Amino acid sequence: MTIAGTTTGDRLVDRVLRGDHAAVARMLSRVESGTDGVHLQLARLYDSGRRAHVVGVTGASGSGKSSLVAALAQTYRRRDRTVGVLAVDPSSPFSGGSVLGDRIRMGDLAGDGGVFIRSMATRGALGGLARTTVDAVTVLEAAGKDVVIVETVGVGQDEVDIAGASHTTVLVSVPGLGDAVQAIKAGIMEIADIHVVNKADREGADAVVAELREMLRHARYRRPADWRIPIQTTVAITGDGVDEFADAIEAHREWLSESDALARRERDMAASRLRNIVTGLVLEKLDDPATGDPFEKLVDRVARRQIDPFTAANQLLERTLS
Ligand SMILES: Nc1nc2c(ncn2[C@@H]2O[C@H](COP(=O)(O)OP(=O)(O)OP(=O)(O)O)[C@@H](O)[C@H]2O)c(=O)[nH]1
Ligand SMILES: [Mg+2]
Repeated sequence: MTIAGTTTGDRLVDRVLRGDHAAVARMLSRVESGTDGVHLQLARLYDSGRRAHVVGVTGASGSGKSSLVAALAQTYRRRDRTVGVLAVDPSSPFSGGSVLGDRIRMGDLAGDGGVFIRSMATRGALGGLARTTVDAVTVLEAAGKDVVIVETVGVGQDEVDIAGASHTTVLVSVPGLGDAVQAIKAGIMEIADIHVVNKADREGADAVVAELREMLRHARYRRPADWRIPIQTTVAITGDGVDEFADAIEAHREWLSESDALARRERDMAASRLRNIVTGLVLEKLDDPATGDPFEKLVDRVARRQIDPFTAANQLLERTLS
């Protein structure tokens, strides 16, 4: 069973490395469901050494992220870059994907072999949505995509983590949502490399720009060479401003690679990924019936106050590491 599974997996890996979209889709399903042996396959994909520029696009629900991502993907295609898109929608398993699908159809991207689009909804057990998303990025990189765009609603810690696992993090604001700064979790404000005010065709866009500018005025640029966070205005449904937005991403990519920021950022990304995998492995072991359920037994003892939770946790950790 395992051997057959591994052989199938190996063949799938080869096809992903050739950029076969059907294989990419199947590999992403394996990532989402945590299929046996998927770690080995991901390790091979990772070892291909292929790299994409990862762009995280986050912002309030309905701010036009999917529309913007579709327009951005088209811009990249015009610039001869291949694109992978992951729409991470933890709240609704289907609507995000179909909404993105509509945007893509509208944008004539359907049928273009240079673009792969997938929506991810499972909050998998082993390390959660952030883990699944980062693994999915590895699959798209290995398939040879130049740019991977990850769309996520910036509401929970998981989403902040996903946004943080990008080379370039974009925060989308819109007029009419009230205080833009309040509309979104503070953690995301702090990691935005580029601000986009979308729906600039609507009244109030200037006020949002002014508000963001005021906020950024207080941002601490430590050195003259530090990245200056730009504020772009776009109308995603017409494509207005999207070229300039793509230019800003490109400028950030260049800035990263010309400074030590790229190495620092990739180290941060590696650290959180490794931490996430270790957490997943520990949790997996705790749930493994073969270990004789020390977790459940200790839960009983903690509940009866026969042992304190700190000692119990240490005992579990020692057992899982041995
Ligand atoms: N007027 C105007 N409407 C826009 C613009 N961009 C997007 N929309 C509309 O805003 C609505 C939401 O757009 P989406 O792209 O689905 O927004 P989203 O942020 O991806 O939404 P969720 O994924 O549900 O959080 C749609 O009806 C779009 O047509 C814009 O620039 N101007
Ligand atoms: Mg969307």
